[in-house]
Amino acid sequence: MFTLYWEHLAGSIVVQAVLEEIGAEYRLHYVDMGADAHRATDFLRLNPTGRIPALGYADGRTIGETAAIVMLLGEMYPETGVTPAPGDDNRGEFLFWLNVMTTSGYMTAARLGHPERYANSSKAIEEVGAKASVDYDAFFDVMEEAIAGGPYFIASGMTALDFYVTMLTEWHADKKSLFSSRSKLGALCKAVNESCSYKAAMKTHALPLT
Ligand SMILES: N[C@@H](CCC(=O)N[C@@H](CS)C(=O)NCC(=O)O)C(=O)O
Repeated sequence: MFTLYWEHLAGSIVVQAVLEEIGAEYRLHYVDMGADAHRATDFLRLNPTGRIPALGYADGRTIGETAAIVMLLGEMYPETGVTPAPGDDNRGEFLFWLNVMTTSGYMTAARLGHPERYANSSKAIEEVGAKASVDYDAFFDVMEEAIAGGPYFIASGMTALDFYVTMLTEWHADKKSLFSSRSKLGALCKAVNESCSYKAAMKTHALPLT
């Protein structure tokens, strides 16, 4: 039994969708970031970076970082193909894009969502937000080029990359314009949104804060 330490949106959605996809047993533990629960001593003992998501194992260990969690889960349940296993032809491509998404993709979305964390004056905050918005669209241009289509990121089938890139689109204020010029991204996100695993994760994220 795993414990998913989660908060709304971001990597928590991806990890929950992967847990669903592999059919693992897990329980949800909400970390109320609004109340600074991620900075509390008991959470920092589990994940010293104070970042969400984190995944607790049955033996009491906890790991953080979405990319690390996803890779480990994929290796524990190789038959599901949610992460291409060592020796799989697609593994290099998968690792490359997982790292792109969880580093530059995530940070661009974070700058867009919270420009006040990257500047002080209101003018500078506005500029950071405006630049992030341009960078965010440019990031999806790169995604559009990289998606194999059919409709998933990697031609062989659905992987955690599909959950991650779909999650990154959740912050976009104008999905119609996002997808109108990026048809492969649109088809991928549609397929992911129709998957039972992503739907289950999004259901959790729609729950009212408790
Ligand atoms: N690279 C990490 C980033 C996780 C992350 O930064 N999560 C945010 C919430 S979406 C967080 O925990 N922020 C802590 C803070 O702002 O102090 C991952 O992919 O898991």
